Amino acid sequence: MRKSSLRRSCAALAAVTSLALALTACGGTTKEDVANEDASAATAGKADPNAELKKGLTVGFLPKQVNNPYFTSADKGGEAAVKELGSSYKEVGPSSATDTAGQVSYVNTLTQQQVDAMAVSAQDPGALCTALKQAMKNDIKVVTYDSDTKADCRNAFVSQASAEDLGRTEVQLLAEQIGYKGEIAILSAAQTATNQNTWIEFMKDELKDPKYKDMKLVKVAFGNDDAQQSFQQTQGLLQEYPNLKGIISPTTVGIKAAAQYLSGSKYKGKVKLTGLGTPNDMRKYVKNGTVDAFELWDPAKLGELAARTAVALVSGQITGKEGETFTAGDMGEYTIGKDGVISLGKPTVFDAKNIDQYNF
Ligand code: RAM
Repeated sequence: MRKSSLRRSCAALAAVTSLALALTACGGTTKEDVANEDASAATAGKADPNAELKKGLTVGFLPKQVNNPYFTSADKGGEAAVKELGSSYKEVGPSSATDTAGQVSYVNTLTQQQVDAMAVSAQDPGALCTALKQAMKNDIKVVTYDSDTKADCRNAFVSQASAEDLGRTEVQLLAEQIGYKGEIAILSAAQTATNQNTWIEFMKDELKDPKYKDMKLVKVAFGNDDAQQSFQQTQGLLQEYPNLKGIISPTTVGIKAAAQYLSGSKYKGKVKLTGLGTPNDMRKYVKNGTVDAFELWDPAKLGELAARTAVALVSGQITGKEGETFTAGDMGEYTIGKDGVISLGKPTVFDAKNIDQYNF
């Protein structure tokens, strides 16, 4: 057994038994081991911004869904950063965005493989908690990116943008497109998705402003980040609400499927569609007049920041506490906010004028 893996198994044992028992079971310790353990305990509790970045680590990425172009871009950004930092990268994950049990077993697999850190986009806020806590007990640093779990089930969350900004600006974009009037609907991803649900709460709050008094949210539908289901849900929304004026789809899979449906229907250009999409998926629908404007951040940068955060955590530069700062390579300096949240920055709004400048 590698020394680090021995340390991890012992740490896990210590967490479930008494420390004394665990030390006995681990075959005793030398003075040097005690000193090392003391040192690592000290760094675990306190960040050392000058600590050197460790190399030779293994960082596992576990997206919500592997065959989703958004996560392909995000994880490629993560892979490039992990490799640039002299460590190894691996990716595991389910092909469906509603396979929470699958995500749990992938967390357990990464823990058994004793990776040094994992970056996870959670399909559900609570379902992964037990498995993620077990990983942390085994000395594995856990970063969530894109979609969070609960704050005590990970070390830090790398957020794409302020959730509040995202929710409110999507309503603002649609309101302008429909002249602040008419029935609207939301086409979301999975019903349990932490990220989409947080944004939807802010959308509902934004809609309380009197300037939206002539707009009515009639339904939140779920397409589960599945192209076919999202297409059918869009069709269903228009059958059920023939006066619908606009749809917000805060998911790259949903907005693309909704655009595909609208562009081939009599609603093209009449029912407005906005939300979160990739420029490459949406270019054709912006050019053919189905979509005026939508937004997103750069997924590759999100993946890169998740990777750099993971390595900074393993190296002891940060521990995930509010106020700690670190340099994320060329991306510059980031400060950890409340509840261990690190925010990538502001999203970009894409329209006919700027969409050709982007390629992701
Ligand atoms: C989908 C996923 C992902 C979300 C993007 C906007 O690809 O649901 O979690 O962040 O859309």
